Formats: sequence, C-alpha cells, structure tokens
Amino acid sequence: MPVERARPADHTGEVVAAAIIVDGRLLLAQRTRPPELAGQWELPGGKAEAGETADDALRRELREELGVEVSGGDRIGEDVPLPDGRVLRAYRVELVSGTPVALDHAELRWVDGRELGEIDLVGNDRGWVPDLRLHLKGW
Ligand code: DCP
Repeated sequence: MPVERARPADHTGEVVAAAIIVDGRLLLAQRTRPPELAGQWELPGGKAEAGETADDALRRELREELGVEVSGGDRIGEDVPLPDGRVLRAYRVELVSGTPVALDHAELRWVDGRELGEIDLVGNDRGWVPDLRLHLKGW
C-alpha cells in the first residue's frame, strides 16, 4: 500500500455551519469529538473541501451528518476566525427533504431562543446567538 506523503495542511479554507430553523426552533447537534468539544452543541457543518463552494460544502456535510437535503445559504452572524487559520461561517439553510438524524453526532435537539441561551454551545458558535434569536420564538 502506498504511504501517504506528508504535505502541508490546508489552513486557508472555510468551515461552514448550518442554521436550520423550523417553526421558530433551531437545530443543534451534540459533538462527539475531539474530547475537549465532546458533549457541547453546535450548528452542524464542517470543513469545505478543495474546489467546493460554501453551498456545496453545506449540502455535502448535511447529507453526511444528518441525512437531509438542504438549499439556500444566506449568511447569518459574523465570521469566526479559527486558530488553525480557517474561517467559520454560518448560513441559514432550508430543509428540502428528509428528517434530520444524528449520523455523526451524539444527539440532535430543536431549541427555541431561551433554550439557545441555556445550552452548552461550542465557544465558536456563541457569538451568533443574538442573530439567531431574531429568527426564533420563546425569548
Ligand atoms: N466548528 C465550530 N462550530 C461549528 C462547526 C465546526 O466551532 N458549528 C469547528 C470545530 C472544528 C472545525 O470547526 O475545529 C471543523 O469542524 P468539524 O470537525 O466538524 O469539521 P469536519 O466535519 O469537516 O471534520 P472531520 O470530518 O475532519 O472530523
């Protein structure tokens, strides 16, 4: 089997995160890794691959992680610079088909505005709370 060559990591890409809001509730997903983030809740998403647009990455990540098809992609909240040089961006997306299932997370939860303020969100996503709440009920 060929040995994979060491190569410099790509630290310039985007990490996309999806705000899926239905009936005034936001879908959150509970991380299983790495250990320092396990148990915390996030907007589902992940790293865009080389050549992918943010839309492509959102569609692929949500298919892989939740088993759903989504569309849309208006930005919500501010950019979050990550320590590795990537930038984390949230996008509002609509569910096109399927019901979200935790294929890559411990659990899923739909939260209203009050619950969003109380849940243990990953630190990077906390700055988005005020913008997200504008679209949520119950706060
Ligand atoms: N991240 C975050 N908030 C989110 C989504 C991601 O802070 N709502 C952070 C966690 C990681 C980085 O972005 O530091 C990349 O996210 P993932 O580990 O979820 O990305 P992938 O799913 O692409 O990673 P892998 O498949 O390598 O596990």
